[in-house]
Amino acid sequence: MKLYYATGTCSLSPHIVAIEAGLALELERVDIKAIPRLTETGADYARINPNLYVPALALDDGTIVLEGTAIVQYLADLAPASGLAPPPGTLARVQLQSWLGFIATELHKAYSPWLFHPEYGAQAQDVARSRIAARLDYVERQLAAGGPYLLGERYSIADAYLYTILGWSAYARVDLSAFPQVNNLMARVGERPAVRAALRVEAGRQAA
Ligand SMILES: N[C@@H](CCC(=O)N[C@@H](CS)C(=O)NCC(=O)O)C(=O)O
Repeated sequence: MKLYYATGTCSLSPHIVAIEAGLALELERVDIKAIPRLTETGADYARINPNLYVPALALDDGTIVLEGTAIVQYLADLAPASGLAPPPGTLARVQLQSWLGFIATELHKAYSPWLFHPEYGAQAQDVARSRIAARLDYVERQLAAGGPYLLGERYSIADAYLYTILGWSAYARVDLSAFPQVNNLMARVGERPAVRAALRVEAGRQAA
């Protein structure tokens, strides 16, 4: 399997999950700032994901899986013993999918693209930050009621995704200081060997 990724982006989430699950994964970096969008081997990324964004997962038979929330579930299901996702068909799995949808639509797409493009203007950025703060308040209350992870005692792919998105906060000038449970989750996830390994590998490849 090969993950098309870009350093510092949401593709960190499936990278973490693949390492957590003990899966062999090839990496291919995509230059998401360039047009045409080329990969590090010179391939035209538009042929892999016509939407041009990362992540994309290429299976060994050539099938391409798109969308981060689908990719992380696919990876977790390849290694059910890892416990990274409750089994399909269970209510616990639906709760996980609820979190994945929330992170994708309420957080990920509030940070990106709005807080990464100053040209959108201060007003758009203020709206994005205040929406993010309201959503984080919800996450904080959920964690206080039944943390330390989004699914309770059990770490899951939703935590890896949340960690990835909230990791942009300093750069995006989103203040997390009012959310101690969220900070606790960030610290716990950030200490995981798989998370450190994914960050180290991506930084090393970036520098190379
Ligand atoms: N819906 C997509 C969104 C992915 C996404 O926003 N990727 C960003 C990086 S975090 C990207 O590649 N942006 C470059 C672009 O849109 O051209 C998913 O969740 O997989």
